[in-house]
Amino acid sequence: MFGITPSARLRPSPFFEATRADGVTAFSTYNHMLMPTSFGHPEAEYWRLINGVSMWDVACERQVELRGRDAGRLAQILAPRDLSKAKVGQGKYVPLCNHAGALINDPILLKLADDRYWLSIADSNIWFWARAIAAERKLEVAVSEPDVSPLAVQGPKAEKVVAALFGDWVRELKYFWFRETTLEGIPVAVARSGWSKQGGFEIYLMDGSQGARLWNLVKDAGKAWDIGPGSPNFCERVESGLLSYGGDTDDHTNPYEVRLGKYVDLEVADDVIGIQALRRIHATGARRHQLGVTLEGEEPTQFGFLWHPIYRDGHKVGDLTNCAWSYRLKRNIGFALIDRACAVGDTVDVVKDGKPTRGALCELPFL
Ligand code: THG
Repeated sequence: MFGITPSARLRPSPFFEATRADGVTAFSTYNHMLMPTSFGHPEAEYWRLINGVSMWDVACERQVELRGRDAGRLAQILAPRDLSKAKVGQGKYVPLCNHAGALINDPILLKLADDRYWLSIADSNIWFWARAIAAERKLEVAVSEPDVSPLAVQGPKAEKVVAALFGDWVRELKYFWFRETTLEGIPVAVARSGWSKQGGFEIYLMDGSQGARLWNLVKDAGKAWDIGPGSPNFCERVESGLLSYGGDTDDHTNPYEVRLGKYVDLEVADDVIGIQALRRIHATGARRHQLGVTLEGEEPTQFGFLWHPIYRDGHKVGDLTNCAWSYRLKRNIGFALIDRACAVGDTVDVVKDGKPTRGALCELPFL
């Protein structure tokens, strides 16, 4: 469709050349990087994730490292989730909020040591945010972006591939837990995690010069299970109800509106950013909530990039924040960020280009 002008602002992924060699056909931008989004066969890439194993360049999930005496304290000030019981080797999904309680990122926090953490971030600049907060709170902590790049291995056969590479110990890893190790001399951390509900692992490469080597080692080990290149899969994540920060949120979306309330602990200390606002929102109830919408129609419809307004009984009640053709449900499905007066079972109209499409609200996830 169009090209990409090279610039040092678009930071290269260590896996970039390997994905080019394997036929990448589309990218999105994420944290000032290019993230592969297609290898030209969207439906085959989907079924490989559902039935087999797929490997993804998600180096754009950058790490923000907190290091020093106050690293744990800074992590807790940034995250309105109780981190006091987090163990070394454990990861946790943590909403980050601003002072008004609005979601500003939804990283996975990895505890590498008592004085060393990574925030594995979604698409917003938490490096600036963490540095500013550390300075303002006069904390003894260095905030940096280390040379760390995740490679995801996802799908029901991912465990076989990752065990073939690293050994049977990976089978015992609990969700979001990780271990630092090496693969033929390449330093990595192996975690059970990833942005799909099909199971899998992420291999955090800790030496950017070894991207092509790591990619090819995973590819070779996966041959026995017909591994292939893929990417965070739009259809699967909509079916599975996984949130895309920035895609499904706006600048005043709070965690309660997007099903992340279970990751907020209201009893954390008063100096945690956003907690006072979150307590108020929790007491009065959020204005909106997130439900699924199943649209009428037997054919895939392109809803494009933008949110689309949702109407009930002639009044605007919210927005459709994404929409995918579900290969398993054979329907167009999406997420509604919608007035809390709307409920499962309600009939709504989604308006695109002035034309309404009938839909029904349902629980998330779809599958
Ligand atoms: N991997 C890594 N970093 C990331 C992502 C990732 N950073 C950005 C983005 N993805 C963070 N967002 C999410 C969102 C949801 C999940 C993981 C990362 C997730 N959620 C499960 C769920 O919602 O059911 C489980 C959460 C839980 O039970 O704690 O997996 O993919 N490295």
